[in-house]
Amino acid sequence: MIGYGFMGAAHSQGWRVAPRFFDLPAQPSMSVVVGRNSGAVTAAAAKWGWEEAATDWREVIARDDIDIVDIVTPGDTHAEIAIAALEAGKHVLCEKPLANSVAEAEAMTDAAARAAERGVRAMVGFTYRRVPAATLARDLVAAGRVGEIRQVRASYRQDWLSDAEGPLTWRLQKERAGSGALGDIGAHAVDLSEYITGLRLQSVSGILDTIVTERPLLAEGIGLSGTASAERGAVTVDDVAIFSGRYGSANGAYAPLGTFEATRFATGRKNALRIEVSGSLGAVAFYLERMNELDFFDATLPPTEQGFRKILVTEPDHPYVGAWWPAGHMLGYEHGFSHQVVDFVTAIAEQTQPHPSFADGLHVQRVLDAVERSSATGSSWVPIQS
Ligand code: SOE
Repeated sequence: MIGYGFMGAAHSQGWRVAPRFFDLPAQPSMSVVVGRNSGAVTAAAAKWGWEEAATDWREVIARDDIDIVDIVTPGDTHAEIAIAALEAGKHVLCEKPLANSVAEAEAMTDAAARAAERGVRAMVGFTYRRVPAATLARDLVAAGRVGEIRQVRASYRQDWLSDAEGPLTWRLQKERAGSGALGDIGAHAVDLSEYITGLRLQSVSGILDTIVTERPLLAEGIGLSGTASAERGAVTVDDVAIFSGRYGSANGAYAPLGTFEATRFATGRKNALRIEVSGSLGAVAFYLERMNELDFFDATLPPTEQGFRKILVTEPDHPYVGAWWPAGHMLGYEHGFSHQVVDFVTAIAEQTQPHPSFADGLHVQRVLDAVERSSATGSSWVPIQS
């Protein structure tokens, strides 16, 4: 695993726990974690259960005893590491968004296509696809339970930037993160809406805005808990992204519109990813802050019996749930990372293409890029290259 920040902790948990709860077709071992700061990465290895720590990722991906490379660094290094790892014949799991630009994502997708010819797999870490309630939403839509899709509402709202004196972390720097709320959390809303509906956005129109344009630089540390210095720097990414999109239609059906909001200034909203799909026969609504539930409306029932009902997604027959606790016991944020490991390792062992592929990640990158261009040109509709 290359990187050892917040996502490093989450992925380590996934690698460590998945083989203990699921019967995997191959057993991953947690060999090496890589980071630039030798002391810090050695401490991370000990804390999270990696056998070794190293400071040079190039040396590590050249090793014959490494089969999988998991990339959890900021976006500015994804392309270089992923392409090198795929060329070295390693299966690659890469955190979202796939890259910082469409050009990088295209190069990564080309490398993944070449590697696939040799049986080498690549996957992007849009982990929320693997929250059981989100997977169930997709299964219900795919089974026709909401009928023809008419409208999609997608939002991802957090508030961790509302303090205007919060430090200028890497997520606020375009050269490190690519974009702001748009790529960090809007990318999840785009991917999850497409996963649940089975549709792809064809065009978008949107606007980006930066609410706090200057913040204290970080004196020490890398994240929000780092200490602020007296010097200030410019925020070079969006704080808020608001956009609409038109999905392609399935089998000549109506091509629905979707509305999107991504913000880290929604005071009081902590990790509020919500996807609601309205159809001719019903509706589903997934809400990450209530991740063990799925709201389902069945419009085929007599009007006197209709109403959104809450499905508690904690039964052994629900996706992924049977491997965990007895019926009725809840799962949390970290379980999605185990499910990601299960699906990735299974695809490698069974020689199938895991989802989301790098091509799926490239598509999301093109959506993000189209929103940025729409905003820059005054919110015109921008088509998304397929
Ligand atoms: C911060 O906004 C963040 O950690 C994102 O980077 C993640 O992708 C999201 O899952 C939770 O919020």
